[in-house]
Amino acid sequence: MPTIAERLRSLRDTLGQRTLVMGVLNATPDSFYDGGRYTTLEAALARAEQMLAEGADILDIGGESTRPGSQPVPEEEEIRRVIPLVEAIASRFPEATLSVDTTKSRVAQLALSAGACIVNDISGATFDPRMLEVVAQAGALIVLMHIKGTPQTMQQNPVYDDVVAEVKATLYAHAQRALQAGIPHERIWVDPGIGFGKTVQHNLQLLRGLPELAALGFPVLVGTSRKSFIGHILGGLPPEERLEGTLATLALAVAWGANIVRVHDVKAAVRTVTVADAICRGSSA
Ligand code: HH2
Repeated sequence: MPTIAERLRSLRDTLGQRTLVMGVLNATPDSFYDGGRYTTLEAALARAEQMLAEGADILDIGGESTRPGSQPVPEEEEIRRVIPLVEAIASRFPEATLSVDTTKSRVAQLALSAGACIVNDISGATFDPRMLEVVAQAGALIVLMHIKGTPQTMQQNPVYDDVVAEVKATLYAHAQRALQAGIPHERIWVDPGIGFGKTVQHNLQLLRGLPELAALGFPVLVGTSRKSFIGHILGGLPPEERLEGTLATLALAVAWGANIVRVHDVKAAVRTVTVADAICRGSSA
């Protein structure tokens, strides 16, 4: 099995060539789109296998929904949902690159020992004071996402003077903290946190502002997959009807500087970003 350092080196090489696709795997009963589908080990393993066959570069495994208004999951319950799954996927698919979607350092630590090499923290490592230390010690990579408030409060009338400038400044501050904690530059990715304390207009401004966020110098991850702003633009479509809208956001995100996209629909996303890369980077076969 490759070491964390080897896996991250190969991710970095790929990042220089094309957009990476991160497939979402939520072992939760209540996630806004895939909640309840992968709560058994068998179902989750089958889904992991499918996403890998469809070309996912990374699988992002989560045990706590962070949709607006969601309640926090106790640590022991999150560990029970996530760790056996990371272990099982790592042993069945040793070449797979695994990420854990958590804000809790203990969950992150156990997942990194069980075979993950990325910690995807929607709080930008602000909810748990030990998170950066755990990631630094493991030699892992951290995704630092912007959120305004908490999942419980974030959609209660979010206000910004200049959303792009404020998100950029916060991500810069998060990255500085990570560097000070001993995480090297090449192991830090940033994410504007689409839908996390943002109105529809804020989300659109942030997507248009991706070139400014990319100017921070860290790879940019974007997660728009089936989110509510897409349903809103399309006249109130539910999550099941938001695939085409999602693909539009992916193509434009690639054009505007996204390096990694986090999606539920891996096959469609891989096709979309491959064509977008060919246009934007001249990378067609
Ligand atoms: N979005 C979700 C969860 N984690 N992580 C990053 N880095 N960026 C995102 O945009 C992001 C994320 C929400 O999507 P999902 O996991 O499908 O839903 P839920 O939070 O309900 O589990």
